[in-house]
Amino acid sequence: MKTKVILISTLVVFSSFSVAYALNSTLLSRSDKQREVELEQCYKNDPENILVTIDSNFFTKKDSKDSKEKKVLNFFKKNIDIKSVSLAFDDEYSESLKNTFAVNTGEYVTKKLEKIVEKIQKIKSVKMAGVNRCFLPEAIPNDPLYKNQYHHEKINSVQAWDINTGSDSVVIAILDPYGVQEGHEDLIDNVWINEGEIPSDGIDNDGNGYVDDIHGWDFMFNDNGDYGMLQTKYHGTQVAGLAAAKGNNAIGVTGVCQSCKIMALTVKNTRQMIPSFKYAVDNGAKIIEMSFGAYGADPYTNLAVNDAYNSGLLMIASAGNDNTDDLHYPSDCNHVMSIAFTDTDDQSDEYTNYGTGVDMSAPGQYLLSTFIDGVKGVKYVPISGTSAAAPLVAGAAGLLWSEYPGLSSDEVYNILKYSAKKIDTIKPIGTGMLDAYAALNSNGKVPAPFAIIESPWNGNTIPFGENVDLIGSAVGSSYKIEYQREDETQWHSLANMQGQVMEGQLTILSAYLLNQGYNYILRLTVSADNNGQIITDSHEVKILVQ
Ligand SMILES: [Ca+2]
Ligand SMILES: [Ca+2]
Ligand SMILES: [Ca+2]
Ligand SMILES: [Ca+2]
Repeated sequence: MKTKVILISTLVVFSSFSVAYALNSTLLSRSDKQREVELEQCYKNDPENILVTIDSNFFTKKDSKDSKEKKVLNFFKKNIDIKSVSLAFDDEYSESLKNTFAVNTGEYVTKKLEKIVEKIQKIKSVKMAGVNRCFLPEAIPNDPLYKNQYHHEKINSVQAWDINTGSDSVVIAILDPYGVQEGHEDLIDNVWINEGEIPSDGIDNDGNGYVDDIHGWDFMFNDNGDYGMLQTKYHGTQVAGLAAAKGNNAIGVTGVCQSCKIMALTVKNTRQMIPSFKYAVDNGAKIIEMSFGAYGADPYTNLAVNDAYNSGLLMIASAGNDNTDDLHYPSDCNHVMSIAFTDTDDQSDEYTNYGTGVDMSAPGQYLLSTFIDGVKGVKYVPISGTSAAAPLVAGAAGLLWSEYPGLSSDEVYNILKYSAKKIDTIKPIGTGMLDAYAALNSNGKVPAPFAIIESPWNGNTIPFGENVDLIGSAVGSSYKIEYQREDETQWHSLANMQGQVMEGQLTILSAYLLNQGYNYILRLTVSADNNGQIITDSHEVKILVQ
């Protein structure tokens, strides 16, 4: 169901002192055409842009890497015009990714790539196939006038820091298409250091498969990241700073987590992301933060996410800035927290993605953060978009794990999600806005009761005569749902349920209960036992039956 969105234009006035910064970029939320142009360029840069997993029976034990690649090339050439084939991952890498090949079809347009994948999936001996999705960063650069980290006030960082400012034992892997400037003056003290590695000796001292990987790895250039072009690292540097720029050091800004460690991993597409997840797992990261995305099914991303989830990591991703509820990866993968962004008025921003795939939101308009140092002469520049919102949640996850190291990733996910501040937004963007203090003040328990109906959303129209799924969360021991015709006073019972629902179907609203042409209010009330006392939380949405 699509929500009708009324755009609100907002005049922003910052009250604190001003320092003018100019960001030399004209990129706004992308038009479809811009997106296709950017993607086409990206696919050209790494033309092996389809991944195919072949059944093991297709090969013999004697087959070497070379002969496998040759066999696959010849096999496909019968059906599809293919330029080259290479083994995408080492065979030892993972059982499910064994015999996965990266294929260059000479095609760079997303829709055409998807068509080729469909064709490949139908071929016998093909276990799995997908586009090697190119990721685009999800920031909306702007021309800000004021230095301001006003978001800390909105998410109650200061109160949260009274409980914990962050531990250097919590490592946040920042995955970014452009990478992080590790040497930035306000990041350097929080950059993760691989203790087992001796820098610059050309030897893989810790034997993890990566030579001189001191701070992480650049999976695009396949080096330790020291050689990537600094000019391109603005996006990851800003994202990293929002999560974990060093706090209380009398320099620059502070991340939500003041002392968490930043592991910098550069990934441009699905194929690069898969080993980067494994790197994060093997080298002790707790959180994977991803401020980028792509549209369209992506079975390989799902696999990588599942592996990292099974290893206990929490993944947090930007929901996208295209004002859509279309499927978006990695944010819509199961087990990934999808983060929308709010503007300075706590309203769902006109650009932010929305819908039941979104878990929660965080501020994302003009957030001041670290910026590539020494390129444009400025070290701190604001950033906007879901790219800015997601690292705030990652920083808060870092604080939470600093205070309660025994929590599972599911617990951290749910504590953040259900301690959010409910906000009255035009578009549905999850449970509410990040509240770092409420999360830290949870005693490490998922806050209850918590009630929210996410679909239908406030202001939605539902078709007369059709059953409607009520989707949302009822966190507690029991819940009830009632409805009322707006011009009447009586509430009618729709459902009384024991137990709880997290992000799922609350009940079905029967088509025959509601009259056509009327507004109705739906009310969800959740009860929970709080030290022997029953407390409730409720949420209402108004819908029109048409
Ligand atoms: Ca190494
Ligand atoms: Ca070394
Ligand atoms: Ca600082
Ligand atoms: Ca999710």
